[in-house]
Amino acid sequence: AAGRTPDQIKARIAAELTGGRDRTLGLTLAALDDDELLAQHSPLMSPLVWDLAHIGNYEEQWLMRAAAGMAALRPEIDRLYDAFEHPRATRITLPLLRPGEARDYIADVRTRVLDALDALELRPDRPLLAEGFVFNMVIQHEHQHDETMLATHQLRRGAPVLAEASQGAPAPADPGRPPPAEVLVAAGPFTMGTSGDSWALDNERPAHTVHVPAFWIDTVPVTNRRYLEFMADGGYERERLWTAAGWRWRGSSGKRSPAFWTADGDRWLRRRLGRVEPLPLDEPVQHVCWYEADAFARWAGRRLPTEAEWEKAARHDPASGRSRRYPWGDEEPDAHRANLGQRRLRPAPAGSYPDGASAYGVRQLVGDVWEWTSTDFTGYPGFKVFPYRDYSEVFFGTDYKVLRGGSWATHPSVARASFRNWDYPVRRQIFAGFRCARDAEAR
Ligand code: AVJ
Ligand code: FE
Repeated sequence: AAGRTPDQIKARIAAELTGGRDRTLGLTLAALDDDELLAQHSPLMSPLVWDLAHIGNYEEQWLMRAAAGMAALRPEIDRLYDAFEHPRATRITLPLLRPGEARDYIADVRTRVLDALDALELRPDRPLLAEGFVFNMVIQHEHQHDETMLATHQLRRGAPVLAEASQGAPAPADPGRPPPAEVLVAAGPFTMGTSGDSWALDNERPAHTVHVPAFWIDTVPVTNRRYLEFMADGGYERERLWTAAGWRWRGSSGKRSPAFWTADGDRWLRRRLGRVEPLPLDEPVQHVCWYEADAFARWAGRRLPTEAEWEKAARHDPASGRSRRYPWGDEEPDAHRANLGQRRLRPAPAGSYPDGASAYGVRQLVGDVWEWTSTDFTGYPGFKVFPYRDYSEVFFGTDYKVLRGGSWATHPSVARASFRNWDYPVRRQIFAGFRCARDAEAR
């Protein structure tokens, strides 16, 4: 942030690195025995011990080698932990570091990085170092893998091993009077993306003006209660509600409800991190794929928001004409504004966090559930790879849909409202739901 001394920036970086590592260890070595860390819990996910050493290897490559200019520590394992070399489903067959070896390796890297950070000059003329960019990137990388590892925990069978953080699971405040179901966002330009944020990754850049026609957007995410209405009304049986690809997915997958739901007589149960509970009706629906979200929206006479609509509803301040870092303003997230950072192990009821509403009065844009948008993942006008192609550019095209806003599992450092996530439209293991929108001309 503006006005910080280099020592303050370094102290902040060190604290963030340590916080990320505590979280990583809590999801791996402190939670599960070696057999479980080495196991393949789902073909969609890596063994947790792969994520663990990959986190350290990424830090070795970007902080030890690229930022600090130190010699490689374990160059021979780079390929084992290169996500493009080996698909997730086959990583179990590799000669991976054992859990104890991975623990020692990531600790060795970290010790060297913190030593080097002390002596390092964060030179403003070196793009990797300016304002600590590459450190911010590596901090976010660890937290992104922590969310991925939480998805692995959700897929895992067996007794629960995770508890809500003791310090930080306050029930969201009474939301008070419910907001109107939807709000109008008037036509006009807004600034999408960012150029000046040292946490922003290449795909969030550069800031550019987008003219968005008027649209209506829901003030809260779609709930389990609403999704059950779609199911009860034959949502999964009516071909005209689905895209051609969505209908093929429905046929080949055989799915007729969100992931982790099971019917129990006339009610539904859901499995959450090893516990089974009655489906909470007021919670945002989670673990639906893009095809299901898109079909629901059509059933409701609506559509998914475009990525630009989502970002305008989240960031644009019509009074000042500028884009905010978060829906509520530029202040960092806290427990009154958003459900982030795995403090709670679930989304909060729809309508929570009135203090986190955007300028338009839209709630829960950041935190709770990732939100599917209708937009394919591509580069903004003026996009430049930085610092490596495999972060974003290799995924641009028509294969991936953009998700926005972060989930209850997303760390605040990854939850600014310009952040872009993406996944295949068939994916349901991520903590994703959605909200609906419609054209303003429609009625
Ligand atoms: C931005 C979440 C899609 O997990 O594939 C992790 C983040 N990039 N390691 C992913 C990422 C490199 C990425 N997502
Ligand atoms: Fe990674």
